[in-house]
Amino acid sequence: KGKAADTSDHGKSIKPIANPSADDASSVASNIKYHAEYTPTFSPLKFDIQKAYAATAESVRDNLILRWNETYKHLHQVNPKHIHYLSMEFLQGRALSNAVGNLELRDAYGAALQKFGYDLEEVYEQEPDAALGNGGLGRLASCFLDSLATLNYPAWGYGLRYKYGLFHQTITKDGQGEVAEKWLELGHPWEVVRNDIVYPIKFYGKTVEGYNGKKEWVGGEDISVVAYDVPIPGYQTKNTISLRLWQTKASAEDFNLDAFNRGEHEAAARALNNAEKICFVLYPGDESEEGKALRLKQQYVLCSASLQDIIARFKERSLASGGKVNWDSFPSKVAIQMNDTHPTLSAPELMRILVDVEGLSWDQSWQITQATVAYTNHTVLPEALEKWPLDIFQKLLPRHYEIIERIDHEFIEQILTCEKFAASDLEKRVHHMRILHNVDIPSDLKSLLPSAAPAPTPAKTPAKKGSEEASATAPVVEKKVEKPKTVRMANLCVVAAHTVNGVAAIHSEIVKDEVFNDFYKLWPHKFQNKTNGVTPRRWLRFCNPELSKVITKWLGSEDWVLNTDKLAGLKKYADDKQLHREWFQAKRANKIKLAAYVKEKTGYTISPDSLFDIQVKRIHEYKRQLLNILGVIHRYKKMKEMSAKERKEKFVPRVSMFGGKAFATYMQAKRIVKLITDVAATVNNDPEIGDLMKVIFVPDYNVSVAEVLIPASELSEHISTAGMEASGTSNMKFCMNGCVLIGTLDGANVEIREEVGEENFFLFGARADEIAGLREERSKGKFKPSPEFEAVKKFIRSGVFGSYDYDPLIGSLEGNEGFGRADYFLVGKDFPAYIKAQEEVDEAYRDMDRWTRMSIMNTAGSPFFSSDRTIHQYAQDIWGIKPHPLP
Ligand code: B1N
Repeated sequence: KGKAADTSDHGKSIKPIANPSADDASSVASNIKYHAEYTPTFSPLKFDIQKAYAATAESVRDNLILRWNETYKHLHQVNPKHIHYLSMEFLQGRALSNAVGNLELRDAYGAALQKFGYDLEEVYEQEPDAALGNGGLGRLASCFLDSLATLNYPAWGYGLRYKYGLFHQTITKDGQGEVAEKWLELGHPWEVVRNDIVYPIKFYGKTVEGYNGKKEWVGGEDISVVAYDVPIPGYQTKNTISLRLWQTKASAEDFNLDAFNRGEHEAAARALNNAEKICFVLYPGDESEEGKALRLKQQYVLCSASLQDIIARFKERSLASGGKVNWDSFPSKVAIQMNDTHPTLSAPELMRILVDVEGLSWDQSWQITQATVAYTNHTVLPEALEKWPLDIFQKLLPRHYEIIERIDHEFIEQILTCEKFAASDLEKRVHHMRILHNVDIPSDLKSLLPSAAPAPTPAKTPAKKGSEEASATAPVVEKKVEKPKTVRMANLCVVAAHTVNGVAAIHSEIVKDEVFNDFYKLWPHKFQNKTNGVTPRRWLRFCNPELSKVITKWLGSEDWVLNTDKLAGLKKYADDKQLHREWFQAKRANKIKLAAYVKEKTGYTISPDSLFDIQVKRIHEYKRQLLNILGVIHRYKKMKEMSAKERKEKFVPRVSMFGGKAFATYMQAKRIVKLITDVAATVNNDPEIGDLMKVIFVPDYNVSVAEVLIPASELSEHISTAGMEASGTSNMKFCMNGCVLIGTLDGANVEIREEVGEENFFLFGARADEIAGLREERSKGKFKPSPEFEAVKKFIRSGVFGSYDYDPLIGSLEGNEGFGRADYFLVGKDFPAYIKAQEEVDEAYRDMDRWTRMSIMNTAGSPFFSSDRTIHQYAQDIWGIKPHPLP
């Protein structure tokens, strides 16, 4: 149990029967045929398209496994420092098209499948998305893996193997419905179950003092985890890294045979069920989630299994190279990145293993831990900063609680003795910064509190540690109402990590100036920015072959796929009429493809001559899909007030498309979905309007749907209330694909606008530094909504879009009693500026030369947003790792 050894150089080697690395069509065809016959997941006698997919996937997998083994062997010998990227989410999407693309085997596989009468694209579409994530955070993790593999960095991804991914969204007349997502049902050829990689995991129980004075965690529930490895191929390299997904299981001893024999079948299987249910579902939260005990269990499984695995490999490699384990060298071999606070338990788990299992001192262990772990913050929304009720935490993880208590204790002491803070607000700082919230300050530290100093001097001076007076004077403790005691995971992250980073320039500033300002004052050196990025392979080269062909032709080579900087070379042709024609044709081909997709999924017909305007992302009030649809309604209302001739003159035909999922219990988000579909039903069936305006809600938005939508987009909307979207990553994908953005100065929009040029970006709305003031004004009733805004709300209430009760939604923009915070997201405030920016869009689109130029300048300005750039920066500035290509 618990061996991480992958000693592929031991034992006898096995010769492959066919040559999986052959890249000519007929070898590939015979490999596919072999799998169709001898690896039958379906009937071996039939060769339908589903089977064609399975056999093709297995054939590609053979090829990956060869590369994978070579990579592992090489890195095992060289033993360089590795990055371990821990994330509760990986939004991988489809693997076949990506692997065939990265291996540059498109032609061979296309021709091979042709021999069987199948089209490669159609075969790709058989694959369900691996949707082990909610949105941007999970997709970022997957883009990072692609870049790590491509750039030959030694790396592991660690996550959980959820049985059900992010729910399927259905759209009916009642709005959004949710259905379980069964991505594993027809088998998953992209994983290798590693029955030899199994670790024990404990929950509950208690801690006792062992014979040598060491703490031991005993009793409770024991389960196991088993590794499922997914190969991650790089582009134009043999380097193939692993995404290791853990699945919980009970051990065989846990099956109660006696109970079963007595006929108590359910009781007999209880332990199995208890263990397996931990990995049943991906927690469907994005930003605003409630804490659930099951979720804490999931987080601990990820952290404990990954840490045990990392440590086992470290020990194995140390022993192989020198014969002795040198723990101080751990941080020079291991970097751990915590993707948001969800894997925070990595830090106390590493402490537990080092102190309790390996017998290191507390101080040495703490040094090692701090030098190893780093933390990425992805949100400033207070409701998304994880806090666990102390009682739940303590019961589930009693040893970790003790460890955190001690970290907290030492940290409080550090704050109280820190010269950077004024004595007068030390107590407030401790309250803000410490890890355990609303818990009494440990009694031995109370003497350090300024309030412990002798009263009543007007200017308070800090009490000296251990001073007589301090301990003699009891601090004045006010009687307070009992506040919930919690463990604040973000605070633990900042304390334990050597580096804390935000995900876009403006967000990293907010992290320093607001969210973690106290910590920034204490440890300015910890804080960094790492602006997000997306992989140009999946998000341009593979999803948009039409545009890629044009780019390659004009740049004279395809090396932009790896050296994205080359895309800037398009700038000098930005006014070339021939490029304009080709660029326009590529976009048009993608628009035709999207129109067919929309027809199939919604029944609505849209014209490729219209402007395609798209907003796709999780549905959230702060992302302001509501602002978009109110803008659409305003347009519709104006059109209805005009003559047919006027309408045609004033407006450019436009299709407004939306896509995204709402958290199942987030009612306001679901009402927004409902409003969009109601508006669509009215507008799309209005004969007066025709093609001048169409509204589409694309159901079940996911990675694969994004791959169809983004290449066809001309305008995309990134219109969050300034300061609230940490970065956004679809904005980068749209930009790369020659789509012009309309947006606020928020997240990565700020940097995108700088890179593409302000004349190629439609900016509007309040700035982040104005928001607090505006809210204040609003709450004092000083805000005067524009007449247009009032008219739009009235229009909805008049019932034009049906009889659904929109009061809770519209009311939230007005601060009506009972409908929550008065337009907290400032939709009313930004509405006039938004409408004006949309008019500028129409004007620009009427001039196709101008528009095409803007489009080209967006692609040309996108190089900075490649995740290759992001990963190089993490490698250099945070992880301290180097590329190690295969010889
Ligand atoms: O992470 C993305 C950013 O581009 C987005 O701006 C940001 O909203 C997103 C709890 C989250 N932040 N926080 C989450 C996800 C799941 C969950 O349970 C929070 N997602 C983001 C990548 O940096």
